[in-house]
Amino acid sequence: MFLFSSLPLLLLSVMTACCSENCEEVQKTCHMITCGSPGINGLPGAKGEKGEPGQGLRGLQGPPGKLGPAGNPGPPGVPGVMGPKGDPGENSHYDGDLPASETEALRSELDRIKQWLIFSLGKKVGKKLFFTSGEKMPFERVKAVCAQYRGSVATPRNAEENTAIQNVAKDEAFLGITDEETEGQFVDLTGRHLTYSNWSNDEPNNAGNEDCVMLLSDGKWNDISCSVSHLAVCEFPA
Ligand SMILES: *[C@@H]1O[C@H](CO)[C@@H](O)[C@H](O)[C@H]1NC(C)=O
Ligand SMILES: [Ca+2]
Ligand SMILES: [Ca+2]
Repeated sequence: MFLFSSLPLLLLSVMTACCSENCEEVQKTCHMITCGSPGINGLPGAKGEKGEPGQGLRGLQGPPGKLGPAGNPGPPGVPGVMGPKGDPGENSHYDGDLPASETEALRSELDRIKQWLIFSLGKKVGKKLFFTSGEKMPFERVKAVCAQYRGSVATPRNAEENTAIQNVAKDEAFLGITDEETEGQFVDLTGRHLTYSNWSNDEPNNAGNEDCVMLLSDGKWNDISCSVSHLAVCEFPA
C-alpha cells in the first residue's frame, strides 16, 4: 500500500533531479516540470478543464487474491494400463488344502464339540440330530428358525425318532407335518406322504380348522392350529 501511494512522488523526484542537471534538454521531455529561476508567485489562474485520462505507468501487480471455492469433481479418468505381473509370493505353491494332520485335528475337534452339544442339548438317532431352542412360537417361525440354522422342523420317520423328539422337547412341540395343501392329507414339509404316524385317539379331527401337528407330552400326535405357539424342535443331518 505504501509503495503505491508513494510511487508518483518517487517519479516526480526522479524527474526533478534530471531537470536540474540539464535543463534545456529536460524541458523537451519533462513537460510537467518548470525550470529556471523561481519568479514571484502570480495570482492563481482559472481552473482548467478536466484533462484526458493520463497514461501514467501502471502500478505493480498486487498480491494474489484469496483462494476461490473448490470446483465440482471432474468425471472419472480413463482406467490406467494394467501393470506388469508381480513376483510370485512366498506361498506361491499353496494349493488351498491344509496339511492332512491339521485337517484331521480340526475334524476330531469338531466331532468332540458335536458330541458335547448332543450330550447337553440334543438327541442323535441314526443319521439325525434333534435340537430345540427352548422357545415357543407359531409354526411359520419354527420353520424360519430351523432354516436359519440350516435344519428343518423335526419330522419323526419311526418310533425311535418320535421318542427322541419327545425326549428333547419334554413339552408339546410342532412337527414338520401339515395338511395345509389338501385337508386331511398330512405330508412332510417336502410334500411327501407320511410312512409313519402316531395319532392320539380321535385325531386328527381338524377341530376349527387345524392344519399343523404337535407332539403331545405322551408321544402321541394331535392336529392343531398353525398360529398357536409351541416348542421349536429342529432336525439336522448328523
Ligand atoms: C406312539 O407313541 C407312544 C408314546 O411315545 C409309544 O409308546 C408308541 O410305541 C408309539 N407308537 C408308534 C407306532 O410309534
Ligand atoms: Ca386340517
Ligand atoms: Ca386336533
